[in-house]
Amino acid sequence: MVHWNYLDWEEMIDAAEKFFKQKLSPGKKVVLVHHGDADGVTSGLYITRIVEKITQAPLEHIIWVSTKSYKMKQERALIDSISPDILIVTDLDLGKERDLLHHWSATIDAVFMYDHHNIGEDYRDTIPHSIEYINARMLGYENIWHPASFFGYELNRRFFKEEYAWVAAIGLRGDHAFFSDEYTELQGIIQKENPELLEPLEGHDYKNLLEKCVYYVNAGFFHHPDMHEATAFRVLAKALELNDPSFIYSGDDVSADLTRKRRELKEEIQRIYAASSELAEFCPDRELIIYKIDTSHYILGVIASNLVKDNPNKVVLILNQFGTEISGEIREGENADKNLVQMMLKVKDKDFPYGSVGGHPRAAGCLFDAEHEKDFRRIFLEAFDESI
Ligand SMILES: [Mn+2]
Repeated sequence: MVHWNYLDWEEMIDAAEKFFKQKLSPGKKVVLVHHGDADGVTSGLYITRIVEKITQAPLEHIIWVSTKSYKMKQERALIDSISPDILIVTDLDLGKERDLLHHWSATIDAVFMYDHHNIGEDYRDTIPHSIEYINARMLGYENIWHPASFFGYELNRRFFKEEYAWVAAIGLRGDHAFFSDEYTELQGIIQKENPELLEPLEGHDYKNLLEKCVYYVNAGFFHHPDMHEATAFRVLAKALELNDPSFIYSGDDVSADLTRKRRELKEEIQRIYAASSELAEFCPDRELIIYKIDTSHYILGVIASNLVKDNPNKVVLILNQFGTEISGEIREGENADKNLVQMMLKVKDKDFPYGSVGGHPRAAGCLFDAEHEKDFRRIFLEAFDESI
């Protein structure tokens, strides 16, 4: 059984620090796997700095995983072919993937994972005890689920004087966590060091420059024809080197690629959003909008967020098929009062074994086999009606 009973968050960071200090050393071959969103890449960037400091070499093997490939088929084969001494995974909900975790446990000397999405009781049995698995939700405090960027930030502080708080702010904002009152210390640092990030922008596409950074960083992963090129990671790494978040959207040097991707993505988002008035189902007897879109880009979350802005009383469910699977994102308008976590738990309870669901109180997601779309829709509507 994986170690579970941490006293507090500090003890979790202690355990992570101990892992990095004990297991890593010069000459060790390390693979880092991170989720391809702002939270995943910012945590991955902090971790990369720490790995490179200890191993005294550039971290060559960095793999990013899109939301739609949680099953990790391709990535598993890629990691096997690299045959690392140490595997580090951040911001991916893999606690249920028994086969995968046992495979890694059996073939890799040391495995470290940080996640914050879900923590089921069954994870205690699924995760092999040889894996150092840390998840803020293990602490059992209802409102503490520290995104991976905050974990990376805290761990980074154990190894470096320079904190790069703005990197964590991008990750937290990406996970809709920065404007809660839990990160007041970090917000204070941003107010002091990078106040320009938080100043409201009038008449712009973005509320502030922090939000702009998030959208650019996300564009560098979700919108790439080659799943293994990590434009946003390269750009963020350079921005960190310069200690200048504005480099991300400057259009200079490596960030020119990111600027182009962001523009293309924006056009696609506008096209799909404009079509929603005709193609989305505005359920007349429920505070619900269901919209099935068709794009090769992972922009469901953005479209859903845009729709709830215009429909603050509604919950929005957006679906998109990728290959044989359908991804979904669920968002809640600010005047709607459904608890999405509770709702998605109801979907699970109703015996929907064809995929996975999860999320936060106001933003959730799902992934299931396309052939079971009808079942999913039926069960989702039941759970919606039963939730308060
Ligand atoms: Mn995250």
